[in-house]
Amino acid sequence: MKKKKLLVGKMKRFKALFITLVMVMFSGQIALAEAFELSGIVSGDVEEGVTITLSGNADEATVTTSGGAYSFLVDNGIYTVTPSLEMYSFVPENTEVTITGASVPQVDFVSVADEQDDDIDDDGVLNEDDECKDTPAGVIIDPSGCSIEQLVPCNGNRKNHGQYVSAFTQTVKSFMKQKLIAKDEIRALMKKAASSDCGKYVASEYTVVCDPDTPLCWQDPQREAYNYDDIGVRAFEADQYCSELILGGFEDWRVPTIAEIRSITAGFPGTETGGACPIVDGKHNLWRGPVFNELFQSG
Ligand SMILES: [Ca+2]
Ligand SMILES: [Ca+2]
Repeated sequence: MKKKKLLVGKMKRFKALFITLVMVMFSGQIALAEAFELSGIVSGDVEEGVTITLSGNADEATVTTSGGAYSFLVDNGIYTVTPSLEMYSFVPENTEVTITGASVPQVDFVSVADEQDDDIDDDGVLNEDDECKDTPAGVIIDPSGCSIEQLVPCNGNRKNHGQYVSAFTQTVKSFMKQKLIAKDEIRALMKKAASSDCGKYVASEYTVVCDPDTPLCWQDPQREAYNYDDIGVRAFEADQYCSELILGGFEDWRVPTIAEIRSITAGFPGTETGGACPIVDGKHNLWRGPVFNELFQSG
């Protein structure tokens, strides 16, 4: 019995020693992972609510308190501290901090409110009321802060030049009614609009194919897909399209004759000269039906 008690007593002492060893090892690990405080204050036009972003050895973010204070617990390493808040700038913009075994306080910043521009295009109409915020200098505007050119842009996806001139005219009239422009200015404005290329087909999606057998060039591809169920483009529409088309450096586009169109379809029995299609120049009203109706030619 005595021997057994002695053994238990030894085991208890061994256990206590083991726990002590583990505690020493554990406390050693805690010492290695000790964190330091990186802190500062934001003063100036705004103090509270500034986002402080930490990058570098760790990525974190916090927000300043009512006195502008902020802090991070960090390990040794190199960090960049950056304050940010919409409509404010900060001096300095950011600060690099190196932590080497000690806390670093007073990483401070001064906030400066950005100047507000209430009328960014300087046309006299405040941003909140201005429907065209990039009006160029010196042009006449309406109460919505828009010029005629802004209301009827040249590249405004009009169907044709006529539509552009029509929309331009309506807007000019509206400006005149509001006494924004004088009557004698209208003539010059309309002349400029009418002689412009606005609304014309400056067709970037088309290329030009030139026929080696004739001195003629053709638009490629057709303006719209040919469709037997559709009446297609009517004669006056085709003529208007051609008169407004600017493509491949040519402006003299016109609707081709039947003979001309056959020259480019050579090799197709249905449409080549002497082929199945009986239509010839001058004998049929070509534009009543959907025949050859969408090829346009410059010669
Ligand atoms: Ca404005
Ligand atoms: Ca404007």
